[in-house]
Amino acid sequence: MKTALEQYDPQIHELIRQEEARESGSIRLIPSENYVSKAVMQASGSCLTNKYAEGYPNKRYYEGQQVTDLIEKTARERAKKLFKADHANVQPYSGSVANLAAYTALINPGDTIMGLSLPHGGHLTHGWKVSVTSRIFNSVQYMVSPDTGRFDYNQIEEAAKKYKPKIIISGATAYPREIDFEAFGQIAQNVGAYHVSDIAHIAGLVVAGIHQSPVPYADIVSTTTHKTLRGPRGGMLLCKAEHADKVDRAVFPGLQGGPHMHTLTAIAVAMAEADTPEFIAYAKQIVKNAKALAEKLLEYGFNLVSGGTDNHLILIDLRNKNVLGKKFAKALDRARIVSNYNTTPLDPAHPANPSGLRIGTPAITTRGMKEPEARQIAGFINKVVENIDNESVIEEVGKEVLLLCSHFPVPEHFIVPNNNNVSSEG
Ligand code: DSN
Repeated sequence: MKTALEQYDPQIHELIRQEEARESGSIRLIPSENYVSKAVMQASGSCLTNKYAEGYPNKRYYEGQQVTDLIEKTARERAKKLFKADHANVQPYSGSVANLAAYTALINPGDTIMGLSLPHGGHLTHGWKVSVTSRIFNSVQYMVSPDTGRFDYNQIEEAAKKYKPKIIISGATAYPREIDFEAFGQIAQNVGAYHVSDIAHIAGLVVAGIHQSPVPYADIVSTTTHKTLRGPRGGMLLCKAEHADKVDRAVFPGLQGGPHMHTLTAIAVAMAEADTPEFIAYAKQIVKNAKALAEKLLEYGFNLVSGGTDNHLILIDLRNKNVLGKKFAKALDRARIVSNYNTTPLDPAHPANPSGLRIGTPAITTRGMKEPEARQIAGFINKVVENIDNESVIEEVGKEVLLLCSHFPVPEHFIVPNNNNVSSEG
């Protein structure tokens, strides 16, 4: 029997089918991507997409909130428990809006924010020059140490003393090392700044206790819900009780209208999934896989920014391989290995065609791949770089990738159904 989509919109149905095939038939190494469970997918594709719910539980501007209030309260309580936070706002549409809400909750337009420079691993919304965050606020940036590719907390403190920002942003989008959030909190305290921490990339590692949590050391913690955390695409803010009202007002009505209730519903499911021993094992394996992949890449002569990784991602500096990131990423894509080209610290190339490649292990880990497969993938990557202009070799690698993928089908369930109130999948 045909599904409704197949029947009413065969064109889009077919495109979704093609995307499913692409996702299952490729090694997805973009570190911000993942596969969600069927339970998360069902919640995300549910009737909650039909409901407007401007406001917050018990304080809405529309009627008919009998169910939405319960869902949002559940999502908030699960997030608070998972991150050990006083308050959670689960309404931000994305990490970008969540970051902007965090800043506007605490400071005024024209005040100074200090975040990590984008070529050094920071996010656009950490005050990079093309982001509206650098137009609303006076933005200054700190860097990684050119010698180590890592944070030098003394240098960051010196920059903070020099620029006197009102907010210091910790967290990154392309930084392969563990972050000392306590040190950031201390620096912020020393200069009288607020500390906003963006853990979008490592949220899953934080809730699993593998990386330090910034929650005790930051005024506001911002995250997306779909990276290592493995939920639907969305954003979230966690904060101390004293900032709760300001954070809520900054999200709604400050920046957003009605929350995407289908996403909040799926976030609730993902938070329950993340609150399990299975998730902790998964998060540990992400890091083991990244380390195995990094070690093998080093053996093949790849230069890795900071020399390796402590988390889920690896930043390759391709300058010694005589290929730019874009050409390499496109060749890998033809071999069914999906990555993204990325700037590296001190990159002499243009950001539109930088010298780096960013890869990560959340998605392959969800498929059940472990260290041997991570090493095998390093071999594929090396074969492509060594045969960058040889299409037949690239095609051969693509066939090997397909074979590997066939041994690791995309799972539908990540935890025992019915565990922790996650909806039963039968
Ligand atoms: N675009 C995301 C990433 O890929 O890291 C960050 O928002």
